[in-house]
Amino acid sequence: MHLNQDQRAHTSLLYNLSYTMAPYTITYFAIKGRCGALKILLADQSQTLKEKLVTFDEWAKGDLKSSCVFGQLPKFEDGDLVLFQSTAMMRHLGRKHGAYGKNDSEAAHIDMMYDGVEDLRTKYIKLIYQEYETGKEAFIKDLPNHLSKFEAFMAKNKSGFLVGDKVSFADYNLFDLLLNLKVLCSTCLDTFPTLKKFVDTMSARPKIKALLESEDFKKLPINGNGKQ
Ligand SMILES: N[C@@H](CCC(=O)N[C@@H](CS)C(=O)NCC(=O)O)C(=O)O
Repeated sequence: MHLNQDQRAHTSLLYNLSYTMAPYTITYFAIKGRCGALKILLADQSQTLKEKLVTFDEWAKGDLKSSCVFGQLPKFEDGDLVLFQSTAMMRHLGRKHGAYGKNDSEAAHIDMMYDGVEDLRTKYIKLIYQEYETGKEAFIKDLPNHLSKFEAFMAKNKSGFLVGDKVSFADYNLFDLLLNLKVLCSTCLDTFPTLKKFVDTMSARPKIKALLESEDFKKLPINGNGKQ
């Protein structure tokens, strides 16, 4: 997706948040966007993150864009390892931090649910960037058809997570998307008790709670065009 003029206003700041001993670096615009789930995962796993926030003006110069494998951000660095594609970053961190299931079957189901979340995220992003004025009502009306699938899958598992008895990178991704969907439609989880409890439980995990309440995280708009 390309940033339009509206989006410039929301990416007009350049700042660099550095923490000591951060093993990971993320380069991205000043939005939650594709990095919300990643930040939640890292916080919950007690990992620090160095953030390089990019302004649209800096991006428009083109040097950074042309250095990115797919011409897009986020860019993620773990030492010498440089990654593009937020999904690859989440899988990498899931593998590294024990959030990818305890065997191959769990890992396969985690992949399946993660990809299911991404399908819904893609629809959400299309709504936000292309159809907000014309498609919001229909999107909200159709939302239960998508949320019911996650509700049913998670309810069967009984642990409060999507797969197995431990949090996975798919849970962080689902949690991040549900937070965004609740902003779009505050009542969207009212008929989904398992998902509602999941959001409450994840929000109460101490390190996630601290992140969600931190000014650095709160001040970032969800999306680059200011729509939510
Ligand atoms: N599939 C990619 C999508 C990345 C993407 O859409 N990046 C947008 C910002 S969220 C971007 O770099 N836009 C600027 C451009 O395309 O020039 C991912 O998940 O990382």
